Amino acid sequence: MTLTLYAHPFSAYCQKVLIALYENGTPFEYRTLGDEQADAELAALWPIKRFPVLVDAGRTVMEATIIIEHLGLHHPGPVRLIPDDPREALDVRLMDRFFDNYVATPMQKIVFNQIRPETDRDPYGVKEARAMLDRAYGWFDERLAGREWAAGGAFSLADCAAAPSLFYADWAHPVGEAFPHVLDYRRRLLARPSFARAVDEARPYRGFFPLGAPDRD
Ligand SMILES: N[C@@H](CCC(=O)N[C@@H](CS)C(=O)NCC(=O)O)C(=O)O
Repeated sequence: MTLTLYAHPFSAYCQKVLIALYENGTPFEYRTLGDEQADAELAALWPIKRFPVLVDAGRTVMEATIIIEHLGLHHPGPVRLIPDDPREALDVRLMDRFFDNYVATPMQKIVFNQIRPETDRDPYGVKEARAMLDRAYGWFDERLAGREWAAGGAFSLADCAAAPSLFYADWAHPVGEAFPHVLDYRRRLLARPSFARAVDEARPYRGFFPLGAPDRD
């Protein structure tokens, strides 16, 4: 086995990569973070200390999107997460950026604010993050009409990004009935076996959710 993934099951960006691995049944060694030795290895590989990080035959690959691109190039499977057609691939990459920048980032802002000491909290930043999520839900709801997956007909990198970011964003700032296409899409993602597996593996850690996990997926 050449692939080692440094990850934690409860992390949204790790789930993004796990979905890609599970979609193609790609074998890998799971180095679960939170363990002192695994954390030290991660810090040595990537001083930025963000995860996931993949090591492929001695080569370190950082950033969830780049890891998924790397898997598609070096370990392709039956499910092509980035279309061969470069124009279609552009739309997939746009939606991937959309979920990282405008869903996952404001979601993390709200969640991480809660972990800070009360005196260091940033209510204005949280207000801005909630407003961004409302704008993102609204734009995506319109774009989704008539689409099964985020970038159109086929499950892709964009859906790997969407699944965990929307999952936790809905916990931090509920999507609500005003955005029915987004709610339906979130349900479709939860029914996808690769994401259902990632969600199941993360269940034991729900107590970690700083805002308090709701009693639902
Ligand atoms: N841009 C990175 C973001 C990764 C990221 O934010 N990971 C979170 C876990 S979901 C993390 O490393 N958190 C640790 C920290 O913030 O110290 C990517 O796309 O992989």
